[in-house]
Amino acid sequence: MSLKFYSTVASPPSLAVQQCLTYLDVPFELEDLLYTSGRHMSEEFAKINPQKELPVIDDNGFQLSESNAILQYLADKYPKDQTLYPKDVKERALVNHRLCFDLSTYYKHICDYAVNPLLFDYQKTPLSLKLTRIALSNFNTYLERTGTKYAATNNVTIADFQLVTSTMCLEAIKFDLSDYPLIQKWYSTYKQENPALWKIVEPSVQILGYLVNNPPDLSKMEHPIHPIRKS
Ligand SMILES: N[C@@H](CCC(=O)N[C@@H](CS)C(=O)NCC(=O)O)C(=O)O
Repeated sequence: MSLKFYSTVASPPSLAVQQCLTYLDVPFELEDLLYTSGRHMSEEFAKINPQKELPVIDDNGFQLSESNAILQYLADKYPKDQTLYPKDVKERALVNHRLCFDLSTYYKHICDYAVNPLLFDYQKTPLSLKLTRIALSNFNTYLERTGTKYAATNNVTIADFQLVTSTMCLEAIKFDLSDYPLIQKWYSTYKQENPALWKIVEPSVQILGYLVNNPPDLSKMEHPIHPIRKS
């Protein structure tokens, strides 16, 4: 039985996992839960993930959510090389640091600033912009400190999968990254050197970009957390 991958369109953490599965050549069966259908909020899906979030994998009965945990599991369970999730303690620590940074700070602030206002009744605020800029500045500094081609080492690691999909959200809303030259360089290097992986992410630039002027009609959705825009 192949691995089951529960995902949804243009979801950055889902795209990170899909890149990882592709990189590792792990066959998977995609279960695409259309976000607007609200299926991920059903009690049936809560049996798979009580947090009612995507992505989730089911690897022969082993169910796992939280995209960072999934990336770490896949890289350990289906290793393809020594570089994607290095065994060297310090290199691995840097990869883990970038994953934590993405979850707690980089994607968090980008999501609040760039993604949530596309979907829900939130405004972009001066504070969410400030926090996004601080996160960008931090990431630019990390790239400067390591002097590496990729986010943690000179090779693609699982951390790049997350940081690329987070940065993609800013590209979708045409955010100017010129104040962060090392991020610009890293992001364009990733696209150029990993076309098969970038191909997974690229359509979401258009999908999220389309939502800037065409907000989705979620008026029938009863969301437990987010305020729904009245259509
Ligand atoms: N920390 C989680 C975040 C997952 C997450 O927030 N996924 C979104 C889609 S991008 C979701 O399913 N949200 C549920 C909702 O909005 O109802 C991870 O990295 O997997």
